[in-house]
Amino acid sequence: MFGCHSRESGNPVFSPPIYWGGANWKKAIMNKNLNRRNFLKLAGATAAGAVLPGCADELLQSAGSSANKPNFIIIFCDDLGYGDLGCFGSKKHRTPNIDRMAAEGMRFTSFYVTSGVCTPSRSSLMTGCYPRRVNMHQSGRNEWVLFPVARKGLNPNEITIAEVLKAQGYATACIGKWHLGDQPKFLPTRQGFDYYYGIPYSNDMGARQRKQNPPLPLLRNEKVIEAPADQNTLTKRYTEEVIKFVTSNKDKPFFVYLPHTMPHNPVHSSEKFRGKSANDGYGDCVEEIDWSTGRILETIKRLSIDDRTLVVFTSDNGAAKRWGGSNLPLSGFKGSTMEGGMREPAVCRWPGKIPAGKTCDELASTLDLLPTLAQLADTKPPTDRIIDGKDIWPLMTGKKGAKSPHEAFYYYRMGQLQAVRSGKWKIHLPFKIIKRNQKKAASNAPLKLYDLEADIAEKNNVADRRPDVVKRLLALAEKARNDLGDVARKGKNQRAAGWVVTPKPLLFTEKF
Ligand SMILES: [Ca+2]
Repeated sequence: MFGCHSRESGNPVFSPPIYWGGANWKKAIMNKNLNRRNFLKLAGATAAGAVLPGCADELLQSAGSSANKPNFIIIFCDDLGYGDLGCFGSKKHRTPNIDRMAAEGMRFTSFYVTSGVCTPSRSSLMTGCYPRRVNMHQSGRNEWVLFPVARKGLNPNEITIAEVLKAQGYATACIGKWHLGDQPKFLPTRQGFDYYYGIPYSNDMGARQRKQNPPLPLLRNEKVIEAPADQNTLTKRYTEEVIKFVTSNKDKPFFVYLPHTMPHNPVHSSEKFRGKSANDGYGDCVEEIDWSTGRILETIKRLSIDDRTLVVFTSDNGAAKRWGGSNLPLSGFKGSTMEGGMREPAVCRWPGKIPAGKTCDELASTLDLLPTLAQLADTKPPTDRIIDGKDIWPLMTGKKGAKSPHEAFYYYRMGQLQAVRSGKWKIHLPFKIIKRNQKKAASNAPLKLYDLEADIAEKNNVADRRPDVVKRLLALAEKARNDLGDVARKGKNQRAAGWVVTPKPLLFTEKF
């Protein structure tokens, strides 16, 4: 199933008339001083007689009191694998703080990201949509992520999770790696975040790796404050920034998005952690992230906002093949549509609301965070466009009998639909393997069907035994192709990415 307003469900998709202007409308909901009368005036001036988009109307109605709204912190690692935390079976890494967080909250064991790599995965967390929906499944040059000085970025007309919450009176911060566009109009500060501190893309995209790249920039809001960024202290400095932001916003609802730079290669950690783990630099990073998580949880306890703060910990994609991470017991690595590429360790904690020490194996996704957080903030996800995510609060709270709201989950690699999961079944679709940058097609991949409940490592192909399931999953795949597209086939319900004609590098230009 797709968003509840998909064509399949019989509701026509609301397309704002051109003269209405998505950007104006978006600007309008972001304007703190906007009242209903001004909003209607704007509507009248731009589109006489036009029906207000449901979303804007509802946002305005509910944007009143921000008191008693919960706080949200999303901790999003970069390339951390399914088997890299103690509470997910790691014997190598010491992660006592995250393990305690799991003991005090809920582990999700079938929690997915929508891509095996950074940019597309992040576009889904921000928008609640599959990457192909928002056209962020590959770069403007058919690469699997955005590279520095990219012409493409997440369309400013998309409504991010930060914008949904900001309209509800939230203070919002993005602290860490963004990777949804490095041009000013694509930065977090233009996508609903009051404050940004971090690097705009991956830590292996500096001048050291490729001489035409600018030195890896560290930004505060929209200014480069350091280049190349000192990566050894990034995790520590991100943590300090989060604590500062949380402390100064403790009396209002806040949303903190902490996309760590680590443990993405090249791995760096501060002196206190360097050389201390049993798994080289990779383990040092994981243990420093654990320390960071502990510091953040300690802070919300100290500020007495522990019982009104939801903290989510997960990763943007699986561990890469060669840098020391583990996706066990899953097969496959970062970049692939095997479980190891896209199923992530996930922990949710909110004392008093989320039961302690529980595990949920129902299928959920980063797609679901926007709708879930919107509901918790007394609002709704945008209703003027398709949103793929669903409210998973019944799963988070361990409601008896609660089931995954997804009939199907789609595994895309770049623009190609490669697998579909429905319930316990996962089908790997037959296709010609498309190599990176889609330049070459290699040998055929055969159709395979796995029962993930009995065979989490995707070892026993049971396609021959269950033709009924194969048929059902192939029909779901066709539904996705029609809606979202597949390789060169366009989907009916895709939206455009953002674009700039002449991108400029983010350079350090002045001393502070
Ligand atoms: Ca990543």
